[in-house]
Amino acid sequence: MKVENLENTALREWIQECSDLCKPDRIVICDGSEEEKERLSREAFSTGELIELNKEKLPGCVYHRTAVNDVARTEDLTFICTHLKEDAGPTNNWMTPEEGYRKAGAIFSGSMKGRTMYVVPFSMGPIGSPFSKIGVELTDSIYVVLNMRIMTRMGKNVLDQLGPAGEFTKCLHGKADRDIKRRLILHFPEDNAIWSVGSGYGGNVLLGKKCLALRIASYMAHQEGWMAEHMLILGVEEPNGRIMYVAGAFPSACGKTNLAMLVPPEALKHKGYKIWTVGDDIAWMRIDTDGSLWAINPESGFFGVAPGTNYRTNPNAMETIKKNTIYTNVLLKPDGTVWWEDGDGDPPEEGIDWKGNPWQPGMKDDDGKPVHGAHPNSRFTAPIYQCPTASFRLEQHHGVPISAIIFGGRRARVAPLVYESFGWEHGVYTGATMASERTAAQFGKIGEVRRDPMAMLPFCGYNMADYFRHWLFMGLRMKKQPRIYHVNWFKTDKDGKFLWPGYGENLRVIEWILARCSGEAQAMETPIGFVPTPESLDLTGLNIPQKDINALLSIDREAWIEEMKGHKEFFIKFGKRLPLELWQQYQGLCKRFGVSDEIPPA
Ligand code: GTP
Ligand code: SPV
Ligand code: MN
Repeated sequence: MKVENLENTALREWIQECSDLCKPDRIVICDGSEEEKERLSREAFSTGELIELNKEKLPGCVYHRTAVNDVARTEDLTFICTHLKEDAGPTNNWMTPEEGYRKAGAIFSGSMKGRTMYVVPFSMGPIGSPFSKIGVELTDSIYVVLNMRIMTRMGKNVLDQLGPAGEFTKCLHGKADRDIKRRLILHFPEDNAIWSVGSGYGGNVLLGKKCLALRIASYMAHQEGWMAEHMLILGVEEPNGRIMYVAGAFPSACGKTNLAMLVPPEALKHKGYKIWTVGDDIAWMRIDTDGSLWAINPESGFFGVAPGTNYRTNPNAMETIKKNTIYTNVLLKPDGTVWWEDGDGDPPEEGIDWKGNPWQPGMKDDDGKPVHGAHPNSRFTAPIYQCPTASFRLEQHHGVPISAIIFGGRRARVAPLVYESFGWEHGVYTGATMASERTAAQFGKIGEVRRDPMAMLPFCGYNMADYFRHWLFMGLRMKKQPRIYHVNWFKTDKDGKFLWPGYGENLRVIEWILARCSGEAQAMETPIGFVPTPESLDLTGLNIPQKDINALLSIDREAWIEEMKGHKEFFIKFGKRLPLELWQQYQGLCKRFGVSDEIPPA
């Protein structure tokens, strides 16, 4: 194919190169129009790539199934390709750029024969904002094009903004044969490029999301002096009109989407809070002229976990996904609507499950385990502006000022409901040592506790020791640092039942956090940080037994001393590259617990 009619020379030449490699029959440059969406949808309906859903009940909605072996990000097939191994660091898979291009090139070679290569120009962040970055994704998947159309600002306006000489991230995606042995998700931060081949699953193929907006962007942010984080952004407005914003980093499937759209609980309604949703997954943050930290959401849609989403847990998400939504790997009902586990209503009497098999409630597999109708990591893709609480500042180029940063994980034990760090440096330590139980959002053993610093373990595009240093450095540059907190909605009793009701009730914790930021709430000092005094958390209307409240807020000394061994073990991996400040924080924590420990010699 010959590439013409593009004013940006670098773009034209790169598309030509990729076309020569992948050999598509056709190249289509996407303009982002409604007409284009209609045309692509119809084509995908005709091939079965997409199924049109019930037009009355779910207008504009479509359904897609990925291959059975392709339902979550594959972290072991995800690589950072830098010249030096140390630049990828001990937490990333690494190969050289040469090896990466060679290995993936062999899979890409000729893989688009008989297919169309779509050119998708997209902007992460409002078009034209100095905070934003442009990417161009080449893909042979209509599903990807239609998702990118929701998740990013996509189409002709982006090409206009790019102009004849503008820079962009080169994102090449091909489905190939979706053989897991021929699947690679490669990042070339030194070339501003991403190659993803052999997958059709969200985080592996919507290259603006985790690949660009986190892995490549974190590398850029380190060089350019800003931050790219796996964080939701939420605003809480008081009746007097003051809005305070928080940014929260929780690992995948640990509650970002839910917190970002929370509905104040009944008992707090009289306080008149209003919630504004700015973002549910990614935050790009800069220090502005006022010396404080400002954040934008580079995305324009949600790619959210379906199971567990219902009118009780997340009514705003339910409202958001009523129309113009792409459903992936959920259960398809006979009436052309969809269902998932822990959704609304009773399970349907029958349906077609995420694998494409007939399904009925109560089915068991050969091992006697329940057969899910929807995959636990099934997802919806929906435009952010359809969210009833979508922030009116979404298109503002400066974003919103951040008062507090919240880290959180899924911990059955150890971590209390909430605590406040002693300051920025201690907050960086808190983020750097956070851990969580593995969820269905990534391949691997579910439930296993792993260190996931700042919820960025799978998403940091460079050596995490340098990333921690960058966090410390950013703190020094701020005139007004956000306070840093750690939360845990997932502590359980000995029967495995959650002690905290979660969801909307989490506003009680956010309320305490914001009151602390304004100097208006009490706290008790503990070795790990400040925890709420029993009176300072508003628990009215919650019937939680006092012993559970105590369990939620108490610090188990023995468990923490055990936990700290994990901190140390994790830090040792980084060798001399780990900032000394973090070892000093570790020692401080040991001292506060009254244990002595030698840190490894510098
Ligand atoms: P990614 O999109 O993978 O980054 O996930 P996320 O962090 O946005 O997670 P999400 O909000 O989609 O929540 C994932 C799962 O956790 C869902 O099944 C939710 O129902 C559940 N969940 C969210 N918030 C809470 C909470 O406060 N308490 C409890 N117990 N479960 C929660
Ligand atoms: C996550 O896994 O953190 C997600 C979904 O937000 S994905 O886009 O697949 O990465
Ligand atoms: Mn995520």
